[in-house]
Amino acid sequence: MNPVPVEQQQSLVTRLMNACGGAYSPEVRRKYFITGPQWAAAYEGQALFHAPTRRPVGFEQVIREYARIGIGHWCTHDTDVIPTGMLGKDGQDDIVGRIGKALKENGLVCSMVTTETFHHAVWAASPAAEAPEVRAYAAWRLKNTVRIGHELGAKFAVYWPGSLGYYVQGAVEETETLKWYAEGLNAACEADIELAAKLGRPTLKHCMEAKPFEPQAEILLPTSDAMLSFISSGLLTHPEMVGLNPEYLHELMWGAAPRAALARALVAGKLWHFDINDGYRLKHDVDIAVGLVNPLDWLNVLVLLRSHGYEGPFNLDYKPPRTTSNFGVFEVSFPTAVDRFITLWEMAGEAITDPVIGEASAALRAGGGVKDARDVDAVVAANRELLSLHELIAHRMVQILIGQHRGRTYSL
Ligand code: 3MF
Ligand code: MG
Ligand code: MG
Repeated sequence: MNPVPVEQQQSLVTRLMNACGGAYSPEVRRKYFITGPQWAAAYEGQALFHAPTRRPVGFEQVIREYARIGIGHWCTHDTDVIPTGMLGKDGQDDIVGRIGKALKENGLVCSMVTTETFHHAVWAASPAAEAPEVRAYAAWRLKNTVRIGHELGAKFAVYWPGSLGYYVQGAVEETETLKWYAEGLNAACEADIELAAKLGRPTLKHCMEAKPFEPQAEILLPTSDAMLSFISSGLLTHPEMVGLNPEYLHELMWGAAPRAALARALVAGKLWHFDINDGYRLKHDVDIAVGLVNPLDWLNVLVLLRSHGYEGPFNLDYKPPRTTSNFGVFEVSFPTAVDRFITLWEMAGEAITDPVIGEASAALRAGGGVKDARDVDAVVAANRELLSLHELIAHRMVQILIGQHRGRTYSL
């Protein structure tokens, strides 16, 4: 092939995207509760060892592009859109007004707001640092975000504690720090109750998000399970207002089965919001788009959520790769992530109604029919052949994933 001049590269990308096929229309995409973060689309490719590879994009462009793709909901950190120094000042109202206008013009809804408690130097010793003024500032920031949320009509507030942890042990007393962190959340919930009553709106759903590694060496609330125990620890004044925003990769990173972590949140009644992405076990937070690494695991996750009637947001919290251009972010990265999610979600529906899986699951639950459960040999013997169905069901899930259940085979 001859070299492709740069001015022909975008049309090549578009042509090959069309050749891929399998795209859903924006109308279909909008039927799903898929949310697009400001920070994901505006990510410029920078990281610890990386310089940016893309140009900045503002919220007006992100909202416009999400609308074009068919991503119906938008979410943001406070400082994604408002410079730190402007928070709480007149400039904030002006920006929030412009965001509201852009959302309305493009038919988008603000689903969630979140406070950045990890980037700015003020969080160096965490949002629950020893110095009372840092904690007072943190509480003020969380309350300000709640206000922005109500102004934009959001239903959710998310809390990733970021730097709540340390590099070296000894200086930080963990129980005290957790108590202080709870005080910040309590302030946010109390401000929310007051504001919601004043505005005649429901209170927000406050969702905690855990990450096991980064940006500290040791993290005080590293997993969704740790957060469940924190929510019911007695430190929160309104535990009923606080639930979880698990992130698929954050659970996978520490070695969990994300589906099992989600199941624990479900049985606790706390699975309210879900960050969707992909990546690898025991690695850093690579934030790859949903389904590009573990599509079979993702299919299984969605079977669990569909069969339990999960109706919360699916938040595209990933990072378009550094190799993807500004053009590619909206031409390739977001539409393909959304379409893989929809396909996996619909496949999960197929798995739930699949007659083979249905009969196999029912047979496993029926058991072998032993009357005397004290007779261990009889119990083992009665189930021996049934248990092969575990592997059969796993095979069937792969068949559904690759379309083999519809008769796709290869002849040699
Ligand atoms: C970090 C994250 C965060 C959170 C966000 C919402 C930048 O790994 O996942 O995204 O999702 O701060 O609170
Ligand atoms: Mg996240
Ligand atoms: Mg993440």
